[in-house]
Amino acid sequence: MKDYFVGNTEYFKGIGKIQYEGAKSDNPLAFKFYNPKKIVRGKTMEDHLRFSVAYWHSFCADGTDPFGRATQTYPWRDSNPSRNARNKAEAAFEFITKLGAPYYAFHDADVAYDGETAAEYEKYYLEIAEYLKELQKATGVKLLWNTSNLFSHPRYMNGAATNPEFNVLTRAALQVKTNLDVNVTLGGEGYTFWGGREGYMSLWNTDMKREEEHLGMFFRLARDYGRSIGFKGTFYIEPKPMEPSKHQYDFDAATAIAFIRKYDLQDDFKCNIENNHATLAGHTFAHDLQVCVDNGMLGSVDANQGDRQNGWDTDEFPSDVYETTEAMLIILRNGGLHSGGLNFDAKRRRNSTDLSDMFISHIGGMDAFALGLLAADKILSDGKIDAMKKERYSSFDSGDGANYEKGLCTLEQLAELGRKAATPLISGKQELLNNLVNQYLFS
Ligand code: XUL
Ligand code: CO
Repeated sequence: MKDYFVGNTEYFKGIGKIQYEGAKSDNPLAFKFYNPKKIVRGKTMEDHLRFSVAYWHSFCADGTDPFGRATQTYPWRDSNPSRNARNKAEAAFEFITKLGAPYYAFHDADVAYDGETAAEYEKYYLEIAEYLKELQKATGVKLLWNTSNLFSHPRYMNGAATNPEFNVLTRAALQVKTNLDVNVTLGGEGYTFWGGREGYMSLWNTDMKREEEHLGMFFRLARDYGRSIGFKGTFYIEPKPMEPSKHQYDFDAATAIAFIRKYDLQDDFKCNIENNHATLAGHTFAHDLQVCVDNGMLGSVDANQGDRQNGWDTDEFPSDVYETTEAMLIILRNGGLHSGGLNFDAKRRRNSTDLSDMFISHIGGMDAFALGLLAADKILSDGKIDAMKKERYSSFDSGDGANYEKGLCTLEQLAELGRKAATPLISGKQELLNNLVNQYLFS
């Protein structure tokens, strides 16, 4: 490998390996807070945060939106599909290596020409997968997860595994099988299902029960095939309530977890939680993360943030340190991300058109999560917030309260106690807790 670039062309000229320079640095191309080798709670920041670069936003999305044409010009583009895929892969590995992210994630259609026929799909995908394997070996970058794009091609306009037409479902199965084969070749640590079209646009034409059963069956078959070829990673369901469908079956964490249990997938499946999907569902990022942790179902995280005014998935790079602090607190309480990671499912704004903006956006996201980790560590080490939360439930720690939790009380016994009980007004101390969080963040 020549100085952080692979192949013959250096695409990000003038940008070297991104270094940690500390909070006082005025170099936009340096980390201010993410210091990969710094030890926090006995582990390096790098091992806590497990950052991953999303191929689709960083090397494919060109700024096209419903109102305007592309704004991003990618120097690696080539009209020959095989050369295009190789150039893009070389640019991607140069970028990821210079950035210093240990992982990447992709859809099949991001790395390879999708093709029109099934034969073309398999040919181009398997061809580039061999090259990705070489590039992983040369750089040490690892695959966090891959996934099948079962939403862009017109054939999926009525769904993939939930399509009312069986033939379309089989075409989706070909993609999932091929993706699992590629995953095992590349040593992937996870495999994601995001069901953008697994839902409905109108109940007048939709048999919801039948579609959900088809989806459950499809996941089971994917699980069985994956395990049969030696896939040892975790399958992730990525909840999202809507967009592009009016209603998607994996609405939020609670819905996805109920689905996982209903179809007996809990030993192999967990959730991949995305901030902006949780907010679209009317929750917060912290809420969906907490629902997963409470159910032993936190798999991985798509790290981004939404816009408070916009009711759609804006996929912005994370910068809100209150949100990253809450997220890292929940992740630390979960004992870490395990085989998951923080995957930047985030895109530069359409008018951030310099190649350096690709680095600046990721650097900002990594710094925001590093700050979140440091703040969460302070909060846990100090212990005041946890102690206040524990105290709030202390009436269940002994006596009748403890018996209630153990299932030792009848409703009549509780009613008898209730007849004599004093029911004090005990402050929830919300403002005090908000004030404490600001002290942890800014003192
Ligand atoms: C779409 C989204 C996807 C998934 C992978 O909102 O988040 O990019 O992460 O298909
Ligand atoms: Co996502």
